[in-house]
Amino acid sequence: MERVYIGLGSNLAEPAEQLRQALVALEQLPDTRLAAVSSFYVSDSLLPGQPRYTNAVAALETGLEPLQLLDALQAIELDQGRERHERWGPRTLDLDILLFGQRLIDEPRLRVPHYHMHARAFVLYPLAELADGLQLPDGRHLSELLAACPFEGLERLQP
Ligand code: J1A
Repeated sequence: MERVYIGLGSNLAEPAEQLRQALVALEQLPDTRLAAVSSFYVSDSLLPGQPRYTNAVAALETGLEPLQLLDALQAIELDQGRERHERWGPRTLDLDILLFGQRLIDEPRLRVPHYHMHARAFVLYPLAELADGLQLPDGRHLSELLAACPFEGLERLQP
């Protein structure tokens, strides 16, 4: 079993409800246990003119292989993403594999650690709730990344 961290994000169709529904789907994945879930956080979209995002991070223990897990996550996204959207448009549900144990994966469909996780407050602060003291495969500590990434602009929702 590997410890995997998943980033969840939504800025359409009642985002917090989308995240809750996605967590139920994650709980039902084969050979997988939902080990922990962070608080939900709201922040402005990185892309101007879009609704604010709600984000969270989930920790899984899984026996699935990385591409099997990606397939399963994309099926959940499709199931909840009934509204058609453009490449850079608002999103009903995003599921990103942030970390997969200490593995380094560089395939056309899957790069882990996630290429954008190192500098995004809406990933790092929820991750820190679940993985205090975490070290990335490149040797960097989560605490270093947090120190370089202000909390500014994040709003933590009451559970
Ligand atoms: C492709 N991929 O990326 S969507 C997929 N590595 O088809 C995959 N580690 O094959 C490929 N995990 O949240 C490569 N997919 C991957 N993401 C990996 C998953 N503002 C991987 N405040 C394209 N909050 C894929 N989000 C990757 N502004 C990108 C969705 C899933 C995230 C847009 C705030 C946000 C966005 C913009 C935001 C936020 C897209 N996020």
